[in-house]
Amino acid sequence: MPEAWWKERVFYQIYPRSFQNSNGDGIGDLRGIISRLDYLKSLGVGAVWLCPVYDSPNADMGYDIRDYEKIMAEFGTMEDFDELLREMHSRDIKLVMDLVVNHSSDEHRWFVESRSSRENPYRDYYIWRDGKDGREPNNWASFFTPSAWSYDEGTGQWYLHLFSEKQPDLNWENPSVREEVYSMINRWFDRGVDGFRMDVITVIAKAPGLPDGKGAPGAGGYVFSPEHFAFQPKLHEYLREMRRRCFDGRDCMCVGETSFVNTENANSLVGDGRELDLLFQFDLMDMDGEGSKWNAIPLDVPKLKRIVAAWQGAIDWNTLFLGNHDQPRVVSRFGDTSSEELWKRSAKCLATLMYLQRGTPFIYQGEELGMTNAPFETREQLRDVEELNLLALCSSEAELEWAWRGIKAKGRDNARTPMQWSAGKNADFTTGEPWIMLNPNYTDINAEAEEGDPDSILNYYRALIALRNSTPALLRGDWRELLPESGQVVAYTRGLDGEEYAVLCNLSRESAPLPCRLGDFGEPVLSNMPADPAAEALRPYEAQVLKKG
Ligand code: TEU
Repeated sequence: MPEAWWKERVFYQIYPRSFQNSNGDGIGDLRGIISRLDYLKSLGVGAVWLCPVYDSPNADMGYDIRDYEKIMAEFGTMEDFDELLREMHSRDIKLVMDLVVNHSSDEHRWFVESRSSRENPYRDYYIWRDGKDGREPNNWASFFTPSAWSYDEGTGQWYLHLFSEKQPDLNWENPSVREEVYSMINRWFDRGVDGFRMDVITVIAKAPGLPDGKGAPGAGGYVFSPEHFAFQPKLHEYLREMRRRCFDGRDCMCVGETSFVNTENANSLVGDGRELDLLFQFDLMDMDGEGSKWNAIPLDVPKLKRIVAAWQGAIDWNTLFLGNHDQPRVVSRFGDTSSEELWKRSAKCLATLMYLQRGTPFIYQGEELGMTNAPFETREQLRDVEELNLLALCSSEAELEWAWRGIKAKGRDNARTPMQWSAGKNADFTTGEPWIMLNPNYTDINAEAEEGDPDSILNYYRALIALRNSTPALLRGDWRELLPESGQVVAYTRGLDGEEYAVLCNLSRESAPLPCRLGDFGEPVLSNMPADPAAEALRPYEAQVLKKG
């Protein structure tokens, strides 16, 4: 019995600014995506998560929306969007839009009105407060700036922004705000989109009274205080209302970027289908940062295994991802790029251990090519507000060195360099000047070269996706951990109606012992290197999928 389409299909995340440019202006656009839909179809993906394409001043690359119902000029027109949707649907590819409704751009007409006077009808669309003794209303830090408040001289009050000062938080306590959001969502649904990825949806409700945080002060003495703006009581009220007003009765899906979710509170969001269908948790994405994402530490395989097992046990259906537009390139982060052989093998190993788990896979553009972190060296090469603000806060050489180490390892621009389509000019991304530098390794790592290589990462992703799409046990089966005691091998079985598959992945650069011969796990159906049934160990980064006889 087929499950909901968003369980059966593999998703592909497109960061439109860097996917494919069609008009030579160096910025990816909708017509560029249209020209690459057959490539997506050839991968075997059945749905796309499209990062924001709405009108925006791009203070945060589209996550600062100026008009929710207008296409960003650099990306094209609404007619281009309608054609993209038609072309996707004609290939049986669903389209899920990225929606940012925790905040808007400060250039959105609502905020322009809101800041114009304290009496303006839009004033309470945002969160305005009087200062305290000339200071901010509370001590909250933001994700991107020391304080989460900015002072508006015009009306003599402060406004809240959990992200940059150009991303004022919407006031979800105001029913007019909720009505505006719901009617906008419904108009996009009526246009034919198939669902939404909800940006930082777990922070839309704030604690009554906006109390000071009690944690350790950070830059400027401000305190990052998610205990007062994440998973607040009214969050579930708003999500249930959104479900009733927008999603009920439609064959659609809603996946939340659920910052601060954990295995204890996850089912409060996805357990009864009355709020979100899927959630993105970040335990894996946060595991290699000691105290802060910028303090990169090496991969801890036992910790990764504990996280995988915890989430497979915590909720019935997970999202499965190795990266996104906010994360560094996974093969640089958790794989091994010290040689071509290990680069290839480790990229395939990571994909195998992730995408055959129980849940919906979300592949991030370029991951299927094994794209790596880029060699950023200067501030001028960077584009991301989070990185640039980090550098701006540094007041010593030592701090700058620390920040650059963090940016090179974990900066978001690593995932935002242009797709590498060929070894040709600008990797065939654009005929113009790219908006951000290409990774110079595009001459070696590119789709065209990998199309022709049967052993390429690209062709392995195709085989992996095809295996998942055609195997009920891998689509809908249960998940059980294997070899929990191994410190190197991520292993599990998937079983359904008597069929069972074993997935064994040695996520280390050393040989990993097995408790029995490889052949005892079954017949190999997918491998990143030739299987030896008599082997009693997995070679470095060896991945094997075996069907039990
Ligand atoms: O990200 C939310 C978020 O918390 C990110 O800031 C992430 O934690 C951080 O970048 C990791 O270092 C969403 C979007 O995915 C991100 O691109 C936006 O910048 C952010 O919200 C604000 O809209």
